[in-house]
Amino acid sequence: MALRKIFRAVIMGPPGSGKGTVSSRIRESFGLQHLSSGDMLRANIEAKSELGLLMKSCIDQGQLVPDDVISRLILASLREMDHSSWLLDGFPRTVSQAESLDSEFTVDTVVNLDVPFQTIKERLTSRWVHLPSGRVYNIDFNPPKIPGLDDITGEPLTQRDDDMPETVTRRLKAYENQTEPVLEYYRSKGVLATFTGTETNKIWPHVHTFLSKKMTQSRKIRGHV
Ligand code: G5P
Ligand code: MG
Repeated sequence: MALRKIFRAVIMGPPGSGKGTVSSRIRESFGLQHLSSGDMLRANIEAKSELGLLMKSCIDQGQLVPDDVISRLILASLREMDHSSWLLDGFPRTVSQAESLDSEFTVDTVVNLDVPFQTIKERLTSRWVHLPSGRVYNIDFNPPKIPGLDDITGEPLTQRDDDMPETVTRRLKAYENQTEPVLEYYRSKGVLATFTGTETNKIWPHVHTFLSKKMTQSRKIRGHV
């Protein structure tokens, strides 16, 4: 579906719930630009930028990076994407970040992936990523065509330093304490849509139907049917 009006969405869910996987499908189906806070931070680490080096220890320990740092980074990117439809993945992750976003942009909808923690732990230990693009693979679920290599570029895949089991446990704790309140924040604004399940392929058709309707409504409300 080609977008004719600006549509702005956020995808939320615990670490490993499939935000990156579902975001790729949303980008392909609806043409939204995908902005992942984790991918941006990892690109900074890879480039050995001052910010990346400062943030690396937070990320490796499974802690959130400071609100002001990530909000500045994301809002600057969103300002550059003026007049685009976008999908934010991994931001906002605290109520303070959600308030910063709200102060400049209106979010049309928030897709929340509700996946049990036990399912997540199993997935992350078999995840492989292509760092430059953020493409995500999984040995069981969506393996690369050639083991260890990215399907598109043929470049080597790596495992994330924060996918070690004890770090995953800390990331899930951070999610419960700091990110779950953001769900309530968006629920109270009437924009939260929750999709529960253990398999992305079963969740995805519901997300697709929901977003198709939402975008049609959004065009009607703005008088562009
Ligand atoms: P990130 O990078 O935002 P997380 O922890 O929120 O990291 P993550 O780990 O990237 O989320 P995801 O995107 O939700 O997970 O999930 P995914 O990559 O699509 O899927 C996980 C795995 O499961 C993949 O291997 C995929 O192929 C597989 N999979 C998907 N569906 C299925 C299925 O149905 N079945 C099976 N078997 N497998 C499946 O953030 C990283 C760190 O950056 C910092 C924090 O330190 C954070 O911990 N950070 C921030 N700090 C503060 N504020 C922010 N806003 C921050 N953003 C990032
Ligand atoms: Mg991700």
